[in-house]
Amino acid sequence: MSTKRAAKCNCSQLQQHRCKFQPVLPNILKKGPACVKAKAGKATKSVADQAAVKRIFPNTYGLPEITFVKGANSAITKKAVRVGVVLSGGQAPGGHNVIGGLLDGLKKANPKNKLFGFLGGPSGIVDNKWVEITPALMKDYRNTGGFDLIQSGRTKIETDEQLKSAKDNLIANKMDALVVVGGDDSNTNACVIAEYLKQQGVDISVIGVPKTIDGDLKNKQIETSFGFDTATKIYAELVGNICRDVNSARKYWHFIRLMGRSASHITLEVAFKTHPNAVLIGEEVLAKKMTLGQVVDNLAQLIAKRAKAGKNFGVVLVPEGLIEFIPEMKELISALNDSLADNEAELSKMASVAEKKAFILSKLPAKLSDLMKSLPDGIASQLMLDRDPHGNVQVSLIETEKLLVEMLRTKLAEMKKTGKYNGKFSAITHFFGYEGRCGVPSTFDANYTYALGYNAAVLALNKCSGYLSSVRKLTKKTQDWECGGIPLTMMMNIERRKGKEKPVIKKALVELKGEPFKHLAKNRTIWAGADVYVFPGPIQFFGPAEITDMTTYTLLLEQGKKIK
Ligand code: FBP
Repeated sequence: MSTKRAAKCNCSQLQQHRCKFQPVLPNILKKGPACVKAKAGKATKSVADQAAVKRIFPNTYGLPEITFVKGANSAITKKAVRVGVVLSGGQAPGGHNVIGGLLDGLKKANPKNKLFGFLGGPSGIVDNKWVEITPALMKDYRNTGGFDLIQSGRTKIETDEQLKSAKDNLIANKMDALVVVGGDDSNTNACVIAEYLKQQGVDISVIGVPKTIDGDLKNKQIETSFGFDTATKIYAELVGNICRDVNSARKYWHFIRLMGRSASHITLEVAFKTHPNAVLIGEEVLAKKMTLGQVVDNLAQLIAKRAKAGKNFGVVLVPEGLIEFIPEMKELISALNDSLADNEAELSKMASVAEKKAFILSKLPAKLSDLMKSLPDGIASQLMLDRDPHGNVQVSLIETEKLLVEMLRTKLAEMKKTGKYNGKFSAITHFFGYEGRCGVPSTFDANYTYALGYNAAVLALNKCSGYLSSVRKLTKKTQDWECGGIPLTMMMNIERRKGKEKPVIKKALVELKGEPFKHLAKNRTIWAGADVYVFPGPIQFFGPAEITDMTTYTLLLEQGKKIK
């Protein structure tokens, strides 16, 4: 069913100029899909749990990696094709350019090719709600942030009924391919759909595109997910402004929680860009098996040391997933996940959070129920909130920065009594997440997303199914980027979700042996004491390439480049 879009894009003056920006395509794609051949590599295996992943995905397991090379391939232009695209999960800057690149790749191959956008996320496929994406419709959305062209959603297509509806609607709309733009969970779901269609003998390709500001959908072949570059630049501008305010007024401690779900990549990148006084990294807290008390003690020591130097101010970055990495909290969250899943029916009958909390407390082992009772009421209630459709705790709703400040107040008051602290602690808390997800894509993200979309069109035209669009060598000039496809099953392992073992794409967390973390470890003592804040300012779209085209420090460090 074709549906009318609700609103038209409102273009600011900057946007009007930005709409004229023509993303640079990698050389390999420049002449169009008919001049590109798919070169298959060796058969692949999943990153872990091979036997279990193979059992669940018998038709899409072991596919070879694909690299695009120059070569005549006019066969793919002969028959006009129809492709559907869906945006899935959290917004990330550049989503519209994926659609633009996809549209242009398809039209370049054959002007009769058609692109359709499923509305409101994966539920649009199940409910058969779509709109045709024509060049005229696309025009105003090129190089814009947001997902408002077709919106997004977090529905997971998993029940037999949902899978059947999705299949029936794709067939009824005569689709040749479906492109799922999403993070690790959405692309896991893309693979489930690809597998189901193959198993049903339906010849419709499913291709994923790596999206998430969190930066945790990456590996050797997927160097970064789109949106991470822009979102971290936006957060860094805001954090840098706060650092400058702190350095000017010299009277507040700012505790800033940054989005990123479990992974601390965003926090790390923003730290590189701004040099705050303290940076908490969830993965380090887990590796060192730190308790919440120890995290607070370390911060209290820093605050006391700075107070002694007459500095009752500072900036602390907190990754939103921190809470999940503190071993005792991890254990509690995991028990809560299972308990909430096991008692779903009973809990749904209860009206108040207090009633649900009392019920769950009675189900937890004594040690965990004591821990839950020791938490401030707000945090304990936030831990009980509904999990997302993929079974993840919604860490964006847990105010860890407030928990830390509350615990620090108590700790510093104790230290004052024993003469270990003699300062003034005025704290202000912030949470930056939604502010960065729909920003105007940086030049890097505008180019990267356009290439990912165009590349997805080439994968679709070559009838590759169960692949993630892969554009790599990203620290080189855009023209020299390499393109191809990576089998989705190659990235999978088995994890516990909603109380059950499930195949999922493995999240890339911050590696403590990796260059980005090592860079933090080398510099953080200096940042803690000397106030060497950096104020990166807003993203630049016009001006010298040195500032318009720069990408993340994380990517540079991961690829062995030096940074200041
Ligand atoms: P994706 O993994 O779907 O890209 O979403 C990322 C994210 O922005 C996380 O950083 C955050 O925890 C979460 O989405 C918030 O979800 P919601 O948009 O449902 O509030």
